[in-house]
Amino acid sequence: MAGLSQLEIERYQQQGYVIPEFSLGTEVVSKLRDTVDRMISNNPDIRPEHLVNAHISKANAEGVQGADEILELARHPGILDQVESVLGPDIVLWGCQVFCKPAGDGMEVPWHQDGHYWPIRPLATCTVWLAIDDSVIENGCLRVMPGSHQQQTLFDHHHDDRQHLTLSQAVDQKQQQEFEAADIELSAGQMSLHDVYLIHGSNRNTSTRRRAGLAIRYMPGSSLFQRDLIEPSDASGFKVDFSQRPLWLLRGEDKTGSNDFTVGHG
Ligand SMILES: O=C(O)CCC(=O)C(=O)O
Repeated sequence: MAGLSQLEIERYQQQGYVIPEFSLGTEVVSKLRDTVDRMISNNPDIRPEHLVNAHISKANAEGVQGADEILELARHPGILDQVESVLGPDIVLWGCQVFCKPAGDGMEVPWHQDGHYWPIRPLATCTVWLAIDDSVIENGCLRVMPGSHQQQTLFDHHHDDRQHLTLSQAVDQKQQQEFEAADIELSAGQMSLHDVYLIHGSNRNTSTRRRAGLAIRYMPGSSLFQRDLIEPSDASGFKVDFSQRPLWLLRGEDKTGSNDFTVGHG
C-alpha cells in the first residue's frame, strides 16, 4: 500500500491534519476543474461554497446537481491509500462538497468542528480537502487549529449572524483563543487530510484569484451513519438533509453490520 508515511501518520494523530506527499497530476486536476466549472453553471441558484452532494448527479434531497466524475475521483486508489492509513481498511464514502470561493467575494467559513452536524456514531471521519485551484493565504486557504482534535470533544458553538458566511455557526471564543491557527497552503492537486474533531475554517476571498476545493468525507466501517439522528434543517446556513444520503463501501467491510447501502441509490 502506498499510503501515508509513518511520519505523516504521526503528524495526523498529533496535529489532527496532515499534508501528504501524494498529490494528483495536472491532467486529473484540469479535468476536475472543468467538472467544477460545469457544476457551478448547472447550479446557478446555489452559492459555489455550498455545493454539497457534489458526487451525486441525480436528483437529491439537497437539490444540488453533482457530477459522476466527482464520485469517480472519490474512489481514486491513491486517495484511498492515504485515507486507509488513518481510518483503517474499512472505508465508507458518505459525502462530498465543493467549496468554491469566487474571486472578489468568496465567503468566510467560521471556525468550527464538523462533528456538530453529522449523524455518525461513533463520530469519526477523515476529510480529504483537495485543492482544485492553488489555495493560499491571499485567496482564503483552509486554516486549522492544530491539536484541537486531541480531546475528542465537541466544543460549544454559537450562532454567528455576520453576513457573508458559509456557515452560521462558530466555535466559542474560548477555543478560538486557546489554539493557534495554521494556514494550509496547497498547490492545485495537493490535498490535506483532517480529523472530524479538528477546529478549522477559512477567511474571505477578496483577491483576484478563485479558490476552489473539494472536501471528500470518509468514515470507517466501524461507524454507523444514522440518517434519522439529525432532522433536515437549514440552521447551519444552507440546507442539510441526510434522510436519503447514499453511502458507498469503497474498501473492506461494514463492521457495524447495520449501515444501509441501499438508501438513496434507487
Ligand atoms: O473550504 C473551506 O474553506 C472550508 C472547508 C470545510 O469547512 C470542511 O471541509 O469541512
